[in-house]
Amino acid sequence: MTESSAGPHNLYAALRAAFPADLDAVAVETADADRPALHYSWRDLERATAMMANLLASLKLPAGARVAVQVEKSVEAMMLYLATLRAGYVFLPLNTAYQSAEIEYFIGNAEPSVVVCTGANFPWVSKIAFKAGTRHVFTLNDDRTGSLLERAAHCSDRHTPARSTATDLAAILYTSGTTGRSKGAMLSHGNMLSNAQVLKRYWGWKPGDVLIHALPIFHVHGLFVALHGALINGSKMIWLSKFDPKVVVRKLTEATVFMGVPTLYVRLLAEPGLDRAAVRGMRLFVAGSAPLLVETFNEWKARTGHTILERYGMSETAMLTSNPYGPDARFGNQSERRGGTVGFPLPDVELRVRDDDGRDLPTGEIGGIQVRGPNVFKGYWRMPEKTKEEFTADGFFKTGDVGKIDERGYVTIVGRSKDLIISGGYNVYPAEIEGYINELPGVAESALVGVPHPDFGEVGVAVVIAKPGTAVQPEAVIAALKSKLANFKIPKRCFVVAELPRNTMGKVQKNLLREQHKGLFSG
Ligand code: MLC
Ligand code: AMP
Repeated sequence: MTESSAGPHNLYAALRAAFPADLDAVAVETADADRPALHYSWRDLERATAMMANLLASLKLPAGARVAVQVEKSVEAMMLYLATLRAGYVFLPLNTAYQSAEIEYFIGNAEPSVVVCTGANFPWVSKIAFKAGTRHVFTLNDDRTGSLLERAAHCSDRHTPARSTATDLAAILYTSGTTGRSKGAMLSHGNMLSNAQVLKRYWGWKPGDVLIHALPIFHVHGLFVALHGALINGSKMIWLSKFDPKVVVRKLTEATVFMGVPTLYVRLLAEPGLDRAAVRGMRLFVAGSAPLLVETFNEWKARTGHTILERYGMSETAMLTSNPYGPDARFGNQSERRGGTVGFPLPDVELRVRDDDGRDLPTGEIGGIQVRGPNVFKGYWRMPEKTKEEFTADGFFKTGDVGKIDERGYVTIVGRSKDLIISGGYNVYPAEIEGYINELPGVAESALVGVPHPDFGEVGVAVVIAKPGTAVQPEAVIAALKSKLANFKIPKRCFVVAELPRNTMGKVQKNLLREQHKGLFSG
């Protein structure tokens, strides 16, 4: 395809093409309880991203250079993402919860040419970055200060987007591996543009829509699904730098679309102000990133009259399935959003369920979910072998999720073949945490299991065995982990026990541990 026949492939250029004609209209309104609201116009987005893109261009970075960013959520951080796309470089977002050992791994693995961090973290982040060979380290704070903005202020506010092709890399998202080491999922401009376009149609985005953006912008949900969704529709965003249920409830009357992980819905339901009057202008509530409990789905319907639309995706693929927004002709014009399911494969996604031997399973049978489509990533950064393992010979990606398709075409996720805990929408890989615990003095071995939690859906519980003759204190294990790992990875409880349950092969029976501890946080 040439650019003239298919429109621009540079993702920023495609999003820019959807900006409204009135560039002075408000594109983003901030809504944080502790700060005065700021208004950014579409022209502000266009100019500021041009200035940042020109700054990046002035650094004469090699093609495909990575721009690694660990900063608090702000409109300027979002602009930096768009500027990186615009300049044709590769955006690498990093969760602000990550600690130095985690950052050291990401920077060492991705070898970014540019690192952007907060002013407060500059001393240690810059040390890691310079040691890894990064030449440029800028700061960006959530109060519109920092060297990035200071330098960009001297750059032109005109910039022609890079002539990216659909297969050019746009972002690398690190997603932890079952062996404990994170893998960088490489997403192209074409992956993300195709997904944004299909979601715009499937979710019925229309003129006048306003999105409440309350998710972090270092993962797929907030960075791609929510942000691209609003931008490709030229829709205004009400922007919260941190999720605050009271602010969301207050702002719902000014909005039409909301997206959240299940924990956000649980917390909103705890707000007495959430009622039918509060949601009267709303058109769509979307949930995803973790299983939405049917109780939450039902309670939401009873309180607000709205049926949450649950969808399913992952870092490697962006969105894969969605409950229908309106009648879906592919599935007998069904428009019912069914709680406990993740709906139908999106129009350009092929999805199948296979057994361990690679045979297609009949309707209703449970197996591994495999997907193929223009949204599926290019592979793992510098891990060709791992990439090969995760794809079938005919090009389907093995998601690691276990599910089934019913006779009406609805997909249900019933579990995961990957050992993964999803806590409040964040992924926690037991192997990584166990690795850290096992290195602690006096620890012989450990197992981390996910148990139900009323707020986070699922949380990690550590079960630890001490070396003979040594005593290990559970509090000391938690305290030691806190200094090394992102806060959401810290087990919520730790038990020191005499032995771990094992099967005849000697493998730890995590299902028994889960069963034993499943009631820890209930009631
Ligand atoms: C915070 N904590 C968590 C946690 N978030 N623990 C487990 N899981 C989490 N998700 C810790 C805090 O460090 C704190 O520990 C304690 O729990 C209570 O914190 P809090 O104040 O209640 O948390 P808060 O800061 O309000 O954050 C909760 C949250 C946040 C739900 C707002 O976790 C969040 O924004 N989650 C969304 C994640 C997301 O965007 N996922 C999308 C991934 S994309 P202590 O010890 O300090 O008291 C993806 C693909 C797809 O999966 O399909 O979309
Ligand atoms: P991540 O690696 O952070 O992108 O997480 C992706 C994983 O989140 C998927 O592989 C699923 O296991 C899970 N996930 C995303 N959406 C849903 C959903 N609606 N229901 C159940 N699991 C989900």
